[in-house]
Amino acid sequence: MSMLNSFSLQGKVALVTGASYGIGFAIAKGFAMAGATICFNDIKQELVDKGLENYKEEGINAFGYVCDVTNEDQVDEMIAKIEQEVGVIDILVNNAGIIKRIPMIEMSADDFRQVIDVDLNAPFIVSKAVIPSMIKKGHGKIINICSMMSELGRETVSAYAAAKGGLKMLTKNIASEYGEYNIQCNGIGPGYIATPQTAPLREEGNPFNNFIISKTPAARWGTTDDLIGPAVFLASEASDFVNGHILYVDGGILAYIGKQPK
Ligand code: NAP
Ligand code: GCO
Repeated sequence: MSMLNSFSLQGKVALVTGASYGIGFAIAKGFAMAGATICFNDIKQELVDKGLENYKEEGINAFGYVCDVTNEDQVDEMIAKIEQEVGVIDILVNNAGIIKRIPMIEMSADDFRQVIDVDLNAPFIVSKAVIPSMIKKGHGKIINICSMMSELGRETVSAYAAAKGGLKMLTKNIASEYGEYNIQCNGIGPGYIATPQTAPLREEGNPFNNFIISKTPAARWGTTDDLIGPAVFLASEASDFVNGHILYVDGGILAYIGKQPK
């Protein structure tokens, strides 16, 4: 047997949330390349349709569902449908997420709650919905998409940092609570990745663009494809004894003290 077989996802069913485009789409594309059947959801029909087109262009026959991951009834309905139409979910990626960049003292409690709802409560809701079948099946992989902000703060992202810090701890807790059922729950903490979510930070003339490049030893923004290898590893048998870990895929940001002044 080739060593590479332990990275294969042949025969596995994967659900990636919010994966019509961006990081979720790239991860799902990587899973399909490794042999998995892809299910994804998004919050609106137009996005699911666009997603289905994107997968088709890559030669992937994906199953798309309209579902708001903050709504427990919609999530339960989607999981039941997937089990019926595709099969029991072996791999869940909690990817759907939002950010609101607002100085904390100007942020309404409603805006704060909305970010926590999508970025923290929803991974709880979706994980809760898939774990019972994973227990019955005897294995499962859950990957939570965390962030640099699971470790660091910065101006304007209080709700996002609170949610992603919480998601890191939810990851460790799922690993602790369900590891005995052969369920591994790990996180990926992407660094600064070029997607629509970070488009405002990369706009021409925005000093944040150079700030990030200078903070990153790799001296560039990440691409969505940079996340494929780490995600396939955490979804595959190759990582069966890795549990409760956050794998930062950040070009070295967290290792670096920053450029020394000349
Ligand atoms: P993105 O481009 O904004 O994509 C996120 C997707 O989630 C969108 O399709 C979005 O739909 C969907 N979504 C939002 N709320 C939802 C809900 N309630 N139910 C279902 N789907 C929902 O984001 P991304 O940059 O690819 O980020 C993906 C994940 O990685 C997020 O969790 C983000 O926080 C995290 N992350 C991103 C970076 C980065 O640098 N880009 C770095 C670290 C972590 P809409 O288009 O309608 O909003
Ligand atoms: C921001 C960014 C970040 C990234 C990412 C970093 O405004 O600082 O949007 O939060 O999206 O999560 O890992």
